[in-house]
Amino acid sequence: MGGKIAGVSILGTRVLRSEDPGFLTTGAVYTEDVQDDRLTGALHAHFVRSTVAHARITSIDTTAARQATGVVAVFTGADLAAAGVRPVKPMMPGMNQAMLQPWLATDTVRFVGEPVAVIVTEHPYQGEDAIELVDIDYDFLPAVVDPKDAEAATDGFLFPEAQSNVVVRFGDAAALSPDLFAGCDVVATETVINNRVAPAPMETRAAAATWADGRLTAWIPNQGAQGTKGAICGMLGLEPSDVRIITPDVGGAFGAKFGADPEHATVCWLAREVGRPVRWTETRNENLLAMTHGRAQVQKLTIGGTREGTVLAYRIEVLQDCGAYPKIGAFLPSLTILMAPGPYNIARAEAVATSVVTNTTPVGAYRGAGRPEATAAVDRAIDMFAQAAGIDPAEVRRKNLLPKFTEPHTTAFGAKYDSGDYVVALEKALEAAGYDELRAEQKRRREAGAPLQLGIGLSSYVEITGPGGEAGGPNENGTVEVHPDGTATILTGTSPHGQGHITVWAMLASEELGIPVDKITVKWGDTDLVPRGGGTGGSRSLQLGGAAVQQASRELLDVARERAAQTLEISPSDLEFDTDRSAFAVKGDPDTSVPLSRLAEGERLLVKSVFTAPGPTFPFGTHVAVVEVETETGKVFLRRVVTVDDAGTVINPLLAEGQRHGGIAQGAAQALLEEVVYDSDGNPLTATFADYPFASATELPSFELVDMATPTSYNPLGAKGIGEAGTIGATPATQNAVVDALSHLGVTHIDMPTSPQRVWRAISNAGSGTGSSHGKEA
Ligand code: MCN
Repeated sequence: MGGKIAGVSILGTRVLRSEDPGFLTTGAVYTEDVQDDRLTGALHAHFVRSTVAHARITSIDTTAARQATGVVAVFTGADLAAAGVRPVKPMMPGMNQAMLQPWLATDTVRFVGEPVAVIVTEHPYQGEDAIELVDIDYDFLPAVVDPKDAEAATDGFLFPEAQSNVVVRFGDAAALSPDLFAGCDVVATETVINNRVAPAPMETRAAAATWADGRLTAWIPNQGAQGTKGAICGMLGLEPSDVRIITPDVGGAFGAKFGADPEHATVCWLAREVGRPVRWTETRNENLLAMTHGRAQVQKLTIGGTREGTVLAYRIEVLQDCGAYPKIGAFLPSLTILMAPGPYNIARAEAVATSVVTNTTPVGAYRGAGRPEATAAVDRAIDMFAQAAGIDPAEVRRKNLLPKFTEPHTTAFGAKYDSGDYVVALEKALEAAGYDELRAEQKRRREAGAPLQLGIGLSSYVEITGPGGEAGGPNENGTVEVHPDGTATILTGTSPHGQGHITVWAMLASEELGIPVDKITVKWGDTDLVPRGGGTGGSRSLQLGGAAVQQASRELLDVARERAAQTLEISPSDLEFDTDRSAFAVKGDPDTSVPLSRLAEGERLLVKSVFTAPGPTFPFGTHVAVVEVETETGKVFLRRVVTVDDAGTVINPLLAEGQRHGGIAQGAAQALLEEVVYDSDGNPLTATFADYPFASATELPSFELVDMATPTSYNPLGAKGIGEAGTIGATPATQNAVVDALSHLGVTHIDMPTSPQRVWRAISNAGSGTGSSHGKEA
């Protein structure tokens, strides 16, 4: 209806995070910290985990453990099966449905860290000792660790009844065109590894469960209580009305806390079985062993084009390591395929993928989930092509990026990019980095044979955010209520765990309603309070959940206007809303007014709204990484990261920049340091923080962020997602920088992480003519 006096907008301003004072003073309340009467007298669960990667279980003797001090009960997989617990099925119908995951291993263990038994004790510390007393006899089986071996296997399958280690295939490898690269002057090919990483959130997995009157209440750190509830209902065979999931503060998730794992379901089951509340918090070692890992792809890349630098054809063949049980990781290559050509205008492109099981920790989502893998591949390929053609990689990008478009552009793989201006993003990043000067400095060092060589790496990316297969389009709900005391409450179906939704959702409502940000409470993550919601992942929250809050606020004003008109006995159209006073006033007579709070005095002033977008959005940008590489030792120093990340209109630059910083750190860490490593028997070699190196401030420079904002028309905010941009752009930019530093020596590729050993090997290989850290594929 219009009629609004616009005050000074707070949208687009750096409103400080309202989350922080609590975190910095009293601290967060993580699941382990939850104090609740319903958890009084809680017992403690401890999982006995497999110490071998692949074996038949010949016997489990729990006698001694049952007699240990404080032990209340011990259960094995056989006990659960006898009680009617059914294993978890693969998530999609197209996946090999014989690959079932028992909550506790029954006859076979398939990865080190797999739960085999569970012990319930009176006190938390008693479990550690009791675990040692469970005697498990194994009949060892050969471990399949390399996904290439898993795919090629003709027997010795992880699941003999599945008759194969292949979970699912995307696309038909037999239908790949033999002529894809016909007419190309220059063709480059390489098999590259997108290294397996551990999400390693500060807060490990946990659960606390209790039953009353046949109804389960469970506190679980998650990324969406509603999805977690769905998973728990499915695993325990419960009706939705029988389950309440509550989300305490969550200490990081990075994609790995969606839904629920067998351990969470087991804790809920135990609480019913033993008739007392049960709590569980895993150790760091367990977390590194058994929380899903991310990435873990082998990618065969081939790219070809003209001598002048036009890319004509590109092919990616993905082999996805799913770990021992098919989780969302088995599905993620389909997103890699969807985003395969990235922002480039490639006339002929082909992508296929195969997901296989191996005797390693299951693979799930990790910040970007399937899309960083696509960007890493295509941006590595562009650099390989540039090097083979002898053309500057920036020039090759300039030549091959899609030109600016404002109407949706549909790719050969069916992605519908909403809007994009990729060349401008590239130019802005190059300018901010001082690209030409960097190249000149590189030339100087090369000519001088300097021991510290300079490398400049680029990544021009486009990603998909806010995806969703819901009928009618991706959607999210938001509820806004104004109270008679002038405060407001927002309920949201998103589930913040570091992203700052409390601040931004309050900003969005405040902007509409004129209620100060600090008088607005944001609630989420309790399925009794917010029964529906898609949670937080895929950088969906602002463009869907934030848009829903804005929409609900606007609809609430429509309701309030009618009430104000009745109160003031005037036509609604003669009223205007004054955000400065949070009141409706008569046009031309500002003294005749009624505040929103008064309109909430009788009937509740509350609106629940669902915002539906026409589709996902496609943020884009360019990252430039600058490294120095010590040629004598192979050590890499990350000196600069300059990024342009266009996520449409930015609502709170402070938060968006925080997201960029965190993501860049993770992306650079994957390129430089992080890798989950197994030996050939499937023994994990990186199960503590002494062995698994995530990045600290010591290894990272201060990042240089450049602004660019091309609003999307897919939501009234004009916002796209920003939460994953860092891991998508920074990873290939950093890897490309390391290769670039050494390209004059003949180095053509170095797998991630670009450890001193790999870099040093690539330099040595280059001398003998191979140019790659692992040698060329035939
Ligand atoms: N924002 C903004 N303007 C934009 C886009 C976003 O002001 N144009 C703000 C939003 O209001 C929000 C934040 O930036 O406060 C991130 O918003 P969005 O891009 O919508 O992403 P989500 O909130 O959905 O966050 C998900 C994303 C994902 S997928 C992972 S994984 C991830 C991440 O966020 N895991 C994280 N960031 C994390 N940050 C922390 N601290 N911990 C994790 O586990």
